[in-house]
Amino acid sequence: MIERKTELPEIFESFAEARQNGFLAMKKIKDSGKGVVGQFCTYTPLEIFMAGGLVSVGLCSTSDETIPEAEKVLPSNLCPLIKSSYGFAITDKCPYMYFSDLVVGETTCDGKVKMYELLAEIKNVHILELPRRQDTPEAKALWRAELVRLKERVEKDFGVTITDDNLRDAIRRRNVERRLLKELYELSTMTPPPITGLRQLQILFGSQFKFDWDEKVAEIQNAIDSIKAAYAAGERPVADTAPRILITGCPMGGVTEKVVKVIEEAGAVVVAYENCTGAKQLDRQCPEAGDPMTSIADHYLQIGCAIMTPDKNRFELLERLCEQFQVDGVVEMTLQACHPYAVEAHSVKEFMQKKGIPYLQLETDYGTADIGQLSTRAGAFVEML
Ligand code: BJ8
Repeated sequence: MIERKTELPEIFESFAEARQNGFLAMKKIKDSGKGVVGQFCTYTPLEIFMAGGLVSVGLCSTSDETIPEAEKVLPSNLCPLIKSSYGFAITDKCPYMYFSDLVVGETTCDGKVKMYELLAEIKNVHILELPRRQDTPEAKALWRAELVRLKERVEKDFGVTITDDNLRDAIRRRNVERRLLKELYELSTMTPPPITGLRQLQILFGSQFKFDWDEKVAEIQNAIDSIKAAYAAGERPVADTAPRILITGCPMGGVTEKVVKVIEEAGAVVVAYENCTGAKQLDRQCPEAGDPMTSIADHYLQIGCAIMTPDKNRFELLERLCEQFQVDGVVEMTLQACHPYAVEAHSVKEFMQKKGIPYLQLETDYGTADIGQLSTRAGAFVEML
């Protein structure tokens, strides 16, 4: 069994309030005896951790604060998500990374895969071998076997037993969460939408950091109810005429909110997020009948992402969302040096051209120096819609 870290880090006192609160929340979880699993990717089957009575938390960091430290080891022309996440790990500045007893990585992009090798020198790491095909029996069998291997690792490291009934219960609970978050983002199918894209993003992103499941679902339900009530009472935070934007591309949150801000400051509204912060992880329910491990494996393997080849599920979802949300334009955010999304951007552009939907690709990083340039490009795009 692994040795679990429960003490606060030495540098804790010097952290700003939000970071301290993160540390304290995690410390409370650890003091209650719960194990914590950190993960980086939407393909990670959270049901397995939930079924083991563990708390799981997303570790993709979204700020450039620790990138200089990371660049002492990693090349500077690497995706900022990878550099930032590694930087937070080596500096002990992220409460979630600090308190993770087990860190689960996956074979998605090359940069992450190689970073995980370095991370394994300082953290307890398990790598899931994710196939890059979604439709072959071999890929499905490999992925199911990988999830069984993960379950066994979790059982061994945390001294727990995960039964099929535990997995079924976790599937059911995760489905409730997905259904509620989907109901929340689908409120923006209305014209005008009842919330701005920034608020939608903040709720979707923030929900990842609520660790008590009952409290989380109650909070999401409250958010839905209060948004509906305000709309019914006549509140209109968005103009009827605002062009409706769908965002696709790399995961968002933290400093990349800047992309949403420049779009909305230009007079448009972001109505939908196809990326990992939004619909792609929430759109479908995991089947509750049948063998639970097979259901979980099949469910996660069908997520669309540029690391898949071919990536037809991403395009299927994009098409559906564009129609459902009556989208006037699509903005793709790619992070610098993210090859999978940068290359696939060409296909997304062509796809949107065929549908007659204007498309803009914005490449950015975790800094703020490019806000002026992003604003100019977003402004010109919104003006022509
Ligand atoms: S399911 S989007 S979380 S792989 S780290 S690929 S930005 S170069 S994050 Fe992702 Fe899973 Fe797919 Fe979602 Fe590019 Fe950076 Fe790689 Fe990235």
